[in-house]
Amino acid sequence: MSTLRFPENFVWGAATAAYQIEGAATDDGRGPSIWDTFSRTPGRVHHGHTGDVACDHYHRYADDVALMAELGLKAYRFSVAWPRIQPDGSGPVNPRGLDFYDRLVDALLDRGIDPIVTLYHWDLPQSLQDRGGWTNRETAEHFATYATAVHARLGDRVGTWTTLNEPWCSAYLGYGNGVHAPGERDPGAAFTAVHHLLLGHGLAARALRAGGADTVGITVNPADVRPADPDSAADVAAVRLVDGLHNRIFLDPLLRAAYPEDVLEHVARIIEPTFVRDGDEKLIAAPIDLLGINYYAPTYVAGRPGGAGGSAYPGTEGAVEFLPPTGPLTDMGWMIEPAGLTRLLERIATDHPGVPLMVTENGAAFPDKAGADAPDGAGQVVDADRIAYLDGHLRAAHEAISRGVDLRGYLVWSLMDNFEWAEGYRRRFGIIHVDYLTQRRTPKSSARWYQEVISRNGL
Ligand code: PNW
Repeated sequence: MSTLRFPENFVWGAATAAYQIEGAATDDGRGPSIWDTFSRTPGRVHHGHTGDVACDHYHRYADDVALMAELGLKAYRFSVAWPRIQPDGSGPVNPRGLDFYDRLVDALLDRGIDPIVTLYHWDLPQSLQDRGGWTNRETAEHFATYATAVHARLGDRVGTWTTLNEPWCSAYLGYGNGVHAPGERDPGAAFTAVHHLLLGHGLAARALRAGGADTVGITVNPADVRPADPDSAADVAAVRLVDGLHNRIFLDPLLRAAYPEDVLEHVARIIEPTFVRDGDEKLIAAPIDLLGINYYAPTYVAGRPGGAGGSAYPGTEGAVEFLPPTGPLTDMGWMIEPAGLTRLLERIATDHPGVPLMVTENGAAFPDKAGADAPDGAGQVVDADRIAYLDGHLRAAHEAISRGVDLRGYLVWSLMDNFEWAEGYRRRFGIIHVDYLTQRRTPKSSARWYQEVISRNGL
């Protein structure tokens, strides 16, 4: 009874990230990351939660892979923890850290699940942060060295490699407004970090290619920025500014080898961009085969003198008002607007033709109440709200495909409930429920629904 079919070979999968699920924070020589430090700093993460144990996936990966197989996943996107591979961020490689990903990749391949590797999902080795982290240009070079080491070990079995996950979050939340690790609050540092993250991507992409990687890409979280009033010139100008700071500052150097002039002018009012050296933009624009798109919610803005601006958008104070989200919200307080995904995919495909896209994250947190997002008396987790969210967004993705967007796959965020960064364990994004006291996994009804979608290749 399927009405909406997806293209043949459409990649159906799920995603996670190392610090959010692995636990085993000191096992087998893993060094500390900025998230270990940050989560231990009082007041930074909800209730002082840390990733020390998380979902204990490091020890339970085989069972987790069996669950993925049961759901029929074609692909699984996970990240490699840099501090497991190089405990000090540079210098000797720790073979025991690589061994874990080796076992994980083999377990996935045994079950016919395609591994999609993310090399950096925010867990920077603390020793590199002690030397400035992403504000230090050398971090970009260290990242390429690390990427080479991981590829040397897994490259014979992993075809799809992405460098960074959401550099916007790393730079703006990590160095700009301090909501994420390392918790710095310095707008100039945020822009410096943007550039070094992009440079790190470019250097790593080149190294991966040189090592023979099949598919090389990056995952971004572009914003669908909308005007409060499309007929207001001030609101449209605010969209342009926020779009520049969120989207074009990443997409233009990545795919057109140049930062946009208007964005550079805005940055120069906050910090002189001397960190951009001749030739950098060329390095950043190393050819990619795949652009990963993470989408959750749209952003509505108005142009308003005296507007509060957004702490995550340096220089928007006094000019932009970010509208409070309206309508039904997820447990993150995020709007539910599937049409935003269609708009975003279409816009990127139009502005940057020829780059295959994949939704590398999409999903929702909903409150953990018995029977809704936690097991009820019968052991069921009936998350109808999540099914509705995923259904709406898959329809939106399908709409983009039917308008000509080259969308290769969709990965739900997340495979299982996990450590939701500054929100700790209180926000649950999983299609598999995790009981953190027993580490018991319970597939929610959304997981069963997704299993059906995959088996029918459609809705
Ligand atoms: C993404 N924001 O993070 C990450 O890639 C995941 O690790 C995370 O669990 C997921 O989305 C859900 O949050 C984001 O404040 C965190 O706009 C914060 C924001 C966006 C994305």
